[in-house]
Amino acid sequence: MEPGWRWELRPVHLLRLRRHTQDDDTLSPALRLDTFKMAMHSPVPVAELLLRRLEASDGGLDSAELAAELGMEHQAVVGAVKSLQALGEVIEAELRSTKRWELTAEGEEIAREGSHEARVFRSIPPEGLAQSELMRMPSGKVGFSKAMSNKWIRVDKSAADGPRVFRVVDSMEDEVQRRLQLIQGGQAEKLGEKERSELRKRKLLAEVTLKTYWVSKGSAFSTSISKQETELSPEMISSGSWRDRPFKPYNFLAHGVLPDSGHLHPLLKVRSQFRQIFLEMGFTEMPTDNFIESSFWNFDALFQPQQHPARDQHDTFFLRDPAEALQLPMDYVQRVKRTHSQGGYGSQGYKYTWKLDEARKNLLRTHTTSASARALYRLAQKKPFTPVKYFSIDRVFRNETLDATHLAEFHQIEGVVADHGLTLGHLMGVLREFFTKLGITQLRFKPAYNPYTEPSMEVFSYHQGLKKWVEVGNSGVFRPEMLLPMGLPENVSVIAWGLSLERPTMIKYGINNIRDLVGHKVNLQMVYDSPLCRLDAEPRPPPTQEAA
Ligand code: FB9
Repeated sequence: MEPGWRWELRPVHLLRLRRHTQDDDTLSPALRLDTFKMAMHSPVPVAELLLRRLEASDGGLDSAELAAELGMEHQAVVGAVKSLQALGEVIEAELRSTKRWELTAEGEEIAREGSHEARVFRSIPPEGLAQSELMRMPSGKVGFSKAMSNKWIRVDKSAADGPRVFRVVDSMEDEVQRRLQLIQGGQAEKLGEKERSELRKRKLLAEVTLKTYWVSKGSAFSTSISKQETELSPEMISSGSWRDRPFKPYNFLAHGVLPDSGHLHPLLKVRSQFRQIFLEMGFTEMPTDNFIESSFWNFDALFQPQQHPARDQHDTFFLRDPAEALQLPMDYVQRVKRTHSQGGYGSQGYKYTWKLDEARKNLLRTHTTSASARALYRLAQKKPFTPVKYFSIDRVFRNETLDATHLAEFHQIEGVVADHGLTLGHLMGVLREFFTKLGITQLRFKPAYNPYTEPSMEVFSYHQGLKKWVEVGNSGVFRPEMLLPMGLPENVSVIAWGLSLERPTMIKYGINNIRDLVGHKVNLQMVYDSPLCRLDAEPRPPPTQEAA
């Protein structure tokens, strides 16, 4: 016997063996016994034992029964079935699920030691037993109430030193133990449904579904399975021994082992699709490699007044160090200052004292529109003006109240088109083209307000899955007070729109809480398993909880 192998014969095996010998006349007890002994003593692979048993059986055999017979774990036989299946047509194996009754651990214990009520009954001497003492026994509580309901015992409440329990009958039949032993002996069918359900209610019995294999001979059945070669080694070739060696057939359908590879986070998968859409529409990506921005480019350049509520700590993360932006294009800054404080270019401005210090304050950018302002300013410096289409997708930071769909940072997607004589109609047109590529066709535009665009529109789309109109973005025509101080020509107008990356990603992947998408609570499995789902395809159903 191999070192470390220890056969422990559990009673159930013997019982099963006994059961087999009793009512199953297909196999001569002798053959059954020697198969069992063989299993016990010789390291014959289970597969071989199975083939021999199959050889002897007519029609086939059940993997669970064979396991019982061989006194081994069902899993071991299942393993053998799988390895024989891999050999091709040696065996046929059909998966079956058989329901059967199995004792729970407490059921096993009662079958061995007797029912709680029987133990209580046996523990009562003729002179009776103090109820308090009886209740302290392990089976006390359960046993007492059962023995009472079986009218095996009675309680004399008036006894001198407190309630005392006496036997009513001289002897009793421990039906519960008998029935459990019957089941243990594989004769569950001898019990009526009522008895069975009573034992189930007492959590002594459970119905288990066992997935077993019904194994039968395959077209290439043989009892001797010669180990099939899986490698063609140089010495086989040089010795020519490959000629008479059986080789395992190639399974060209076998799935290769997925190489361990990196996994793109769903957000980045959707980002690459948005990038693709913009590039298809002829847009160029704006540089956004600066989370830290000056208030000037984030607000002032966008003609957002310095007392605008978005510019206070409640909405914006200001920096303590480096607190101030030192490099600002001062000639342009002067024009912005004048436009804010006095107006110009046909605008009356905001008529307030514009402060350079306020504009120098560094912050975490609250939108990528600051990158658009920088790009448009660079564009304005290039004469003559050339129409452009820019886009950006990057992180922005807002000191907002956190909730299921809002974190203090998200990815903003922004599109900007600068050309002569662009109107709101052009904006609606480019928005239709953009969202159509997202698979969103039904759009509605609702007038809105942004400090840096006039007119402005919120964009809504009717969402089939959610059966409602969803806000899918914001947009507008940049104000001349923003563009002209940059030096862009009079008749050049710039249309732009923005949306988030998180919202479409959550909807696409059926994620309701942003913390399941971003942050330390994300279950990486979701990232590994998240397929690349095409934005313009139907959204995936929300992940059912299990799989989870
Ligand atoms: O993304 C948003 N919604 C959205 C987008 C796509 C989508 O796709 C589905 C697959 C079908 C679903 C939903 N929103 C913008 C709308 C809302 O979610 C809104 O409540 C939250 N918004 C963010 C800001 O929250 C404070 C989303 C974010 C947003 C809002 C506005 C802009 C950018 C991002 C902008 C802009 C702008 C305007 C004019 C000129 C330049 C930029």
